[in-house]
Amino acid sequence: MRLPKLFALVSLLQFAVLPSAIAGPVLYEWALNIDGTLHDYFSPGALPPGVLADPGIATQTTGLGSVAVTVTGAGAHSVTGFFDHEIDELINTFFNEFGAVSGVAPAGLRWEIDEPGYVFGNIFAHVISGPLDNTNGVPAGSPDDVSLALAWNFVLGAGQTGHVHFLVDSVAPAAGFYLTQTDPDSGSSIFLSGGLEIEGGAAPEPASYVLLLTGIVGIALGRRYRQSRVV
Ligand SMILES: [Ca+2]
Ligand SMILES: [Ca+2]
Ligand SMILES: [Ca+2]
Repeated sequence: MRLPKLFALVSLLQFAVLPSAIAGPVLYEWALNIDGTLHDYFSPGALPPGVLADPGIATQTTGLGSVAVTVTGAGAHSVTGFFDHEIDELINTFFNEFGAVSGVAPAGLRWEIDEPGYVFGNIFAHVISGPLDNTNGVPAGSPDDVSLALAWNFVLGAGQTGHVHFLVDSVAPAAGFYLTQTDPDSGSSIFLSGGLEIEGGAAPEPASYVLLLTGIVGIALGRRYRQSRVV
């Protein structure tokens, strides 16, 4: 179990410098596990080589945007993205929220929705040592502190490059696999999706470019939550 979340202190510090974030989502913590090496962000910090993140995630303000990870080297690889957002925390707390899963995960992608490990969740342990359990531990009707994770597992051949991305957005993907975090009291949701592209190798023509796009992530700020999104 992790140390208790610093609700009031961290929130007030965030909001003191980010007044626009009082309403809506804030990214409390995020982490990447790239081939067994954990990169954990409790505060904005330098990204590891091969990682690009949009400002909303890199600075942990809205937490919206994409994270792109480039991986090289023949053999097996794994890239896990973990995101612990709080929605409208100062209005209604960070533990009134729930998660949902939509669509069917493509081959090579694992997922998890859970309390982030301060009370009962095992998601962060799975982010560290794997595998994600493909389970929603904070479903509708059992609200708590929600965090989301996706993990890509893939094999690269000689000369190939893997491009993994994670996307958090305010608009639900039109199709594909994605995770949702909802604050039922404010009616706001965020959507996490991801993709894997494997480039290059023995057949460099465009046909060798494998695209496993699972959708887009979004936050429907100000929108009423629609029950049809719940799985
Ligand atoms: Ca909330
Ligand atoms: Ca779990
Ligand atoms: Ca959370």
